[in-house]
Amino acid sequence: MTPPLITNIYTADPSAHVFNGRVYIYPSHDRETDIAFNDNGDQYDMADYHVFSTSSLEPPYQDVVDHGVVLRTEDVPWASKQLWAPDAAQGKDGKYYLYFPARDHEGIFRIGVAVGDAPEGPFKADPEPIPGSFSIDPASFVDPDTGDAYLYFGGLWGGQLQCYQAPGATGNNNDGSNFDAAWSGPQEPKGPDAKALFPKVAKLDASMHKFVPEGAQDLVILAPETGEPIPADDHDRRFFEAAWMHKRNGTYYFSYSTGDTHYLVYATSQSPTGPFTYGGRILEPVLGWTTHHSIAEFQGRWWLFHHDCELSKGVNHLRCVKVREIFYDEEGKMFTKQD
Ligand code: FUB
Repeated sequence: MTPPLITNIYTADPSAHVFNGRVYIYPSHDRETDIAFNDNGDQYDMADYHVFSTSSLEPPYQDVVDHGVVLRTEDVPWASKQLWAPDAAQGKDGKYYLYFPARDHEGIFRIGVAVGDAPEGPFKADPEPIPGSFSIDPASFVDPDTGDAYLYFGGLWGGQLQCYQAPGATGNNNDGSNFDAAWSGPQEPKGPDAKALFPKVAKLDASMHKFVPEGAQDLVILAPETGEPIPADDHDRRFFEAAWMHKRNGTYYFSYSTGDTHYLVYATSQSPTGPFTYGGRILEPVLGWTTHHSIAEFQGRWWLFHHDCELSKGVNHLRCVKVREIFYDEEGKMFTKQD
């Protein structure tokens, strides 16, 4: 079995980027808690972020550096708890932007941004969340060909994405308004006529602190056999959480977790905003309930960063980051060699 990349603390949801020739990893920092496990994810009660970096992705991972705590809940005026899966991007101004979800003081997940001068932080948080942001798991993507920056986000159940899609809600459900608490918890649309909820994509403006005025929009994922959006009941393929975007040979790859069926899967498009067409699985279920990942190119090879619960021997909220090589066939289909 692949050994954990990070062993000094419990880590999860690894977002990896190459900055200045080195791999930087922005994970969640899992911690022990007395909170009972539930399907709302209350036991994922994280309170700070560490940043890690390495120059080698081959075991025994002797060059992994823990850069220490770079942001804590108490440093974020609008946040109350649950610093979940973060990501980072470099702006055209050379600064580094850490995007992170947390519950606000009303218990609603929003997405914040914090700025640093170096990829390893530290980061200073904006006093308010990004206007129009909601739900969880922000993944930033700077298009290598255009320089345009995007944020992808969303997560079902504890991630609250379904709270903006309730029947009877009015107005634009993609701007973080119309939160319907009746849809909180492990719920989502279901039934033969229901479409799966879409993840969201928003272009970032030049400041990297805000969405462009158009705000967030649906990232549509189509089933290849019908050309129609994936149905809500198709839990093997519908989006659940853990959005990630990368680009290879001109094709945009949107990858994500299917949640309660525990797969990492992907869809492709010729546009960063879609529509995307489902492409297949990249990782089968691992030890632990959640699965969450990122994909990055380093030294001419592609890598899948993900987590499982090997280090804690299966405790769902005490996870460890791992990495394995990812491969492409001649048609650009992605796969890993799973042990
Ligand atoms: O780490 C907390 C949550 O668990 C993340 O936001 C989800 O993607 C899942 O990994």
